[in-house]
Amino acid sequence: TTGPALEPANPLAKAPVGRPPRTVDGFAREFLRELNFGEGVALSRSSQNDQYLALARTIRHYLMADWLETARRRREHPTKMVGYLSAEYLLGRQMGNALLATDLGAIADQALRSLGLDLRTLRAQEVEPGLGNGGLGRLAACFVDSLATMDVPCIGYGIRYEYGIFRQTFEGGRQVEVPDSWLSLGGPWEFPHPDRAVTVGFGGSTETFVEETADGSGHQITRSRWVPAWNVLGVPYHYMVPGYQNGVVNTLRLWSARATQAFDLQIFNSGDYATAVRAQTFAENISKVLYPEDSTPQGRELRLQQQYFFVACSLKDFIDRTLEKDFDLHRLPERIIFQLNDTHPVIAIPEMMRLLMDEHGMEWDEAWSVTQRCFAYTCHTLLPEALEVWPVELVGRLLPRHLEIIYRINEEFLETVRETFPGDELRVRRMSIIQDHPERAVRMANLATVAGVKVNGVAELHSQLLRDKVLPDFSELWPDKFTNVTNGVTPRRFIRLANPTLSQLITDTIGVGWETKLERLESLEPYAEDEEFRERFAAAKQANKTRLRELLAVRDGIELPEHGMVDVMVKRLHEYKRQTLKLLHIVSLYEQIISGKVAKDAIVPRTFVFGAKAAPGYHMAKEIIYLINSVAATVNADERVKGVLTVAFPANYNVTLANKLIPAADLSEQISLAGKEASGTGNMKFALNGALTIGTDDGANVEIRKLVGDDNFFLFGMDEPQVAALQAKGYVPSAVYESNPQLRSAIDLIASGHFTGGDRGLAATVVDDLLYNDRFMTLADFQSYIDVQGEVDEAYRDQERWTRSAILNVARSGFFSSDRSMKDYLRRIWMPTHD
Ligand code: Z16
Repeated sequence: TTGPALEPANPLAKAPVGRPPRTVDGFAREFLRELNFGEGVALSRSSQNDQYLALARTIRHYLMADWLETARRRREHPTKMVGYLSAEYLLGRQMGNALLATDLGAIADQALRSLGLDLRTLRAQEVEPGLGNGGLGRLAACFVDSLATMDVPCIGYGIRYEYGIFRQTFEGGRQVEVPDSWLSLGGPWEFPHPDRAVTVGFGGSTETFVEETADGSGHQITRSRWVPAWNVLGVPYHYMVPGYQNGVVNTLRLWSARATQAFDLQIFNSGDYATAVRAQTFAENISKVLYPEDSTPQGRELRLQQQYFFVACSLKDFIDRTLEKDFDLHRLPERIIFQLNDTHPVIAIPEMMRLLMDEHGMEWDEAWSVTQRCFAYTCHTLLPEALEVWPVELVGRLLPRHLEIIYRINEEFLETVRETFPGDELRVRRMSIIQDHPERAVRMANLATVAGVKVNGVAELHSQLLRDKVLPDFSELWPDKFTNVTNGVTPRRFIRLANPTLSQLITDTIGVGWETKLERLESLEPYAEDEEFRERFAAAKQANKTRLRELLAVRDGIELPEHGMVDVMVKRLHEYKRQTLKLLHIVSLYEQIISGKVAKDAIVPRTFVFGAKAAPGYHMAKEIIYLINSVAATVNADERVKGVLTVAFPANYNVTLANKLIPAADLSEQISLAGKEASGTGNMKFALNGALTIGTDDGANVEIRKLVGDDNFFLFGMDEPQVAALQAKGYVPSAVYESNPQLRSAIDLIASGHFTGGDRGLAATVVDDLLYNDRFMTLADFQSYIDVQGEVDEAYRDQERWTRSAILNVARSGFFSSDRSMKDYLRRIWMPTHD
């Protein structure tokens, strides 16, 4: 039950208590109250962590009335909501964003100062919630930020991993993973609600029974029901998702797994205490740790458990708790659209069918009609190995009822295919939700495509390739189901918070309010010709470089030179992203200088910055990390290139580091093989912060280039049709190596052991792969990349020209606000009949 049991006499009971005062004194008082009564310590005895926790709770107070009010408003005027289903949310630090959303930065700063404390120091205490791997998780975080800012009703559903993405350290240049115990010093941004836990079943079997139909006709139907073998509790943890200074606070609901009462009873009854306790740990393992694979999921049983766990909790939560009592579930699509963030939550589709039929008495056709209108699917990849398939054996063992439902969905679907394409059994096999080879397995992307209202890709090119290459049979059958929504990033976090100096310059120039209307950046365009503006713009960039130098000196003990181009490649380590191409460029420059082929002063001084985590089981990626570190150590120690080439690879690239790194960049490296990067979102953040891009014709690079113009973008490499043609003709990387002396010198230097302490073996894995496999055609694009890097140097020598281009990148990238992405989702997918 909710609410007071008796009729309250006190009028205060009618509404949430008021807001704390927005004054320096009021804030200081609120902070001390939290420190004393919340943390239970006096200011004089408090640790920095006590102070951080008290400060977080203080800021929370200022959002609380808005949160309760937003929830009340949504309850009283229920409209269609977005249920964003995502296994990952890469939120980044919360404090800065909460201060920005409430506009309390200046007040908090002064209040703390008055107490002898420093806001920046306390902010640095926060361990970011790294509940995601990379692009997909960060995108989810940007989307919920935009929806709150646009006052769109949304619940973000996900998993409260106890350990997020691992912390990366380097030992002898090799990646070593350390568990990310982000909660160990307290989680001041979350609100646990153990009393609102829901129960989720696993395993067991199904049984059939006969029942009379509800229409009183006396007809009998056979139904099935699931008898799970074991249950797990899902405890919701709520996080505030504040809109930007608009009084709206949405909710992120993350589920944490607990053992049920039944487990506790077993402890008493079994006598085998240790086994029973182990069973409890077993249940709680479900939300223990984020799987650290980006783009190439490992088909582990626990991962399927995680997926089912969080979607089952979420659907139940929405139907039983969020919808008003006795809402007619036939009208469910009027009230919710669940957006499936990749295939990870796709098991929600049979779960919805099961709920509607087995728990709410609907018959198949009704349930299917409702389900088909409640889901939409976003695909984020083009790599075949990234499309999840779950072995039939595993699904049947863990979720037997769901497997039955999937089979029936497939049967009816394949009947449609056979009607539309009679006699085309090859097509039937390609489109089947169940694959036969190499093992019988459920193709989650096919299931999502069959069930969803819409299927979208994440950039124009990606959506086109999705239609033409990944799901061509489906787009032939249902052309209107396919659409595109190009990704975006939140300008609140990635411009305002990350780049205060540029933000101030923008506000001084075009006025306030651009943070929520990012297309207004276009009015900066004429200022590209304004010398004074260019000077301030360049000064802002320089200040951000200085800030980065200072940070890396303290954080990583890395010494960066004061001047020169800052050339940045930050993203997960993956062969298709081609960090090795960047490495070949660096090695080639180095080789040309030390061999005397090129004079040291003939090239523009550059600092190359890498940031990349490798999935712990991805051997090649880890070898590449080792090689980057080896090259960095050798190059940085070589007097012959001092001041000209510097390589920095700070460990543990994350959202917090991104916020300092991206604003300092001159050049953004987006060099994936064309047709492999679905979108990229880092590319957008760099352009918005005034970096120029060197990039292939891939993902959202295509749209960036179209908007900023060819003069302000460095394009190189094959396009996707050329890649396909080379693939078809037969690609021989060693032939490229043989025929290109510059490439040969670079690779030979690596292979000689020059960077690996004379040990040729230590570089062999990477070198051999480049020469004899090179799946992502690094060598084929080498010469083009080197040539265009030459043009980059030339452009950078003319600083006025460079700054003009950088300004135009900012002015023309407003399209990449995630607010725009959300408008596109609303119009194309969530509320298509709205206007
Ligand atoms: C992921 O981060 C992405 C795709 C995927 O299948 C799985 C994960 Cl964990 C990335 C894409 O690689 C990237 O191109 C895209 O920008 C991002 O998702 C957001 O759409």
